Amino acid sequence: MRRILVTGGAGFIGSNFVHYLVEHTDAYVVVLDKLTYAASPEALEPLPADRVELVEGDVTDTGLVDSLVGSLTGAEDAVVHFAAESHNDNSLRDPSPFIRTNIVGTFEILEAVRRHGVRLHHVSTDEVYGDLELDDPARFTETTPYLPSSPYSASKAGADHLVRAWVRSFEVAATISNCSNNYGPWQHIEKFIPRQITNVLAGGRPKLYGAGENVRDWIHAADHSSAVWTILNRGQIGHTYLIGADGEQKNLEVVRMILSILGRPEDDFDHVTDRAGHDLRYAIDPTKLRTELGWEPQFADFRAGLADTIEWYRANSDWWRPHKDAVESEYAARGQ
Ligand code: NAD
Ligand code: TDX
Repeated sequence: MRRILVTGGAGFIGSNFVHYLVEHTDAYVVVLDKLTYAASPEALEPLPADRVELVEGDVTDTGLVDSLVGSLTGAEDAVVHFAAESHNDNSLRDPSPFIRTNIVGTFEILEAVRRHGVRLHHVSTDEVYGDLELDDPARFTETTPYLPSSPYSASKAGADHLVRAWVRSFEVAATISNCSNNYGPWQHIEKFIPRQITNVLAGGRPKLYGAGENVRDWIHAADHSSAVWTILNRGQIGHTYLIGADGEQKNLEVVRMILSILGRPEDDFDHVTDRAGHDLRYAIDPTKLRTELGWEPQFADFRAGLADTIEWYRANSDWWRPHKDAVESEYAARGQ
């Protein structure tokens, strides 16, 4: 049986990917996750124990990572590396866990796959490319120069550079993907879309940073999962693939859409203090992934995917409600 080690597999996108593996493949999945505040081990609970195993531990733990990677002995076995500190606002408050997990953690994964000769797919973000002007006709491609803005994106850029160097210097068999903004079930309520949905469901108002002119390129987490699986199996070693679903939206429009789907007036939100160094626009050109590997997203209609996601948060309030007040009081303390 093919074994896949998924780091960060109890987080938002990692858990979605584990569900994807159980539903679409016959692989055995080992999840390595530190179970930080951002983890949702509940997301893995419905999955069969003969398919998925959860190991609680840190990607910076050399011995643990070595033993888990060393147990991948089949020719098709692989590591898919999602584990990261992932929230820009947190990286502005305290960058240190971002440097440790995102850079040192990736270094430990690279050294282990090098020692044991194991295939690696490294999951990264479009934020490594910095931002675009609103009217720039260009989108990010695989050759766009790196220009990260925040401690989070700089730590992901650092990790990407390590992967590229380990491929070139040590012939590690790795691919990299840089994906745009994800939405869908199990995303932590500190993030933009779930924060606004749960604000409205809890009787409050959405909180928009600045004027809300910033643009993000939205993709459903299920489409990110199918893209990662495609790259793992059909991608060329040493190559980078950008993942995106042509989903550009202004933040202001996303807030209005959430309010309208929930039957509230579209101006029923607050403008709050902007994020320091706030990137203006991200946009992905996914031509390489689509033409070379034949990948296509399933969630083409953003408003429909958003409506499904709103329904999911309504049905799963037991999961997010216990944390809502604490998340909001941290934001309120920063004027956000
Ligand atoms: P998340 O914060 O929801 O989940 C991260 C997971 O990693 C959590 O389960 C956490 O417990 C685990 N983790 C953190 N530190 C760890 C450590 N030291 N050792 C082991 N596990 C640790 O993040 P996410 O949004 O699911 O993002 C997953 C990956 O995808 C990240 O690498 C992120 O950079 C990348 N990415 C995210 C997006 C997005 O829109 N969310 C877009 C592009 C790329
Ligand atoms: O309350 C809010 N109000 C608001 O206007 C929050 C939390 C965010 N925003 C804005 C900031 C961004 O322009 O919404 C946009 C999206 O914010 P986030 O959800 O924090 O995402 P972003 O900073 O774009 O980064 C995300 O996409 C790339 C993920 O968190 C990263 O992990 C991923 O790499």
